Amino acid sequence: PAPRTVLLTGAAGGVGTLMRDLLPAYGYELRPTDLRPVEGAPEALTLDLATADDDALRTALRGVDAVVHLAAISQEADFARILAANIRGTQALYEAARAEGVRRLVVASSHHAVGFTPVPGEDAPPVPVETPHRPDTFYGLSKAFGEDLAQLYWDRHGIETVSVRIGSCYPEPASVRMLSTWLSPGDAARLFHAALTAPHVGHTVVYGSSANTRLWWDLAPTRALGYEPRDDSERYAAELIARHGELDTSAADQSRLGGHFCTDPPRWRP
Ligand code: 15L
Repeated sequence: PAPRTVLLTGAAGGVGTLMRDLLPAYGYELRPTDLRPVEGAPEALTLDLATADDDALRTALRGVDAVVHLAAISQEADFARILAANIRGTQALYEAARAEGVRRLVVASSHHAVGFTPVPGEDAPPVPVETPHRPDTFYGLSKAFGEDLAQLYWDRHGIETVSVRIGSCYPEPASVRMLSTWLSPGDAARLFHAALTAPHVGHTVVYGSSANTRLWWDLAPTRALGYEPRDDSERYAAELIARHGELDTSAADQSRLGGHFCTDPPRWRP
């Protein structure tokens, strides 16, 4: 049966806020959680996955049919923070899911797990899901870890996960690079719904983008889940390119899937 009650972690974040609006239309009853208060959702559980004790985590997961796990530091940060929030937090979530008998997670991975992969040339095939991990940051490394963690919990415990390597999920693409990586909010909801309901996913890794004309990676495995994207960033192309110029794939900060994540100096907290 299709999952009904879904724990949504990171409910106060960028994608989480969009999904709180859009997922209920698919019939889900969301249980929002975040380490910050969730605006407009006084019922949301305040929970820091990295530091919560086992009881609090198990209580959060008790009775849910599935989890959409979006909680994370979503950009580069110093390793200690990434380790706590993304790595330890995700492992703690899986452990509580295992203890409570939750059978399916849909987890926000990121294309930054493979961010150092070169942007494919014009006639080259799109980057496949099976391309080796090439994280561009500690952030991307934590997403690569998340994919391995999902595989471990499938192989050892039979807990299913769809790891979604999200491109750039915003109301509109904000740069020329995002013409390739954009995932519209509507398509994100369609994709999470497909990932929650597709039968027998084991551990499946897919890319999460709209049907962009300038797409860099292979959406076939995503479509195989039943995902039918409706958006294409191309309608924003003329304006973005007029403003910023075409992508220069000979530039170090534009030649890889991860774009500027590959070259940005670390913005670590002192
Ligand atoms: C990501 O993984 C980040 O979480 C998000 O903030 C965006 O920057 C996105 O990638 C991107 O590369 O556009």
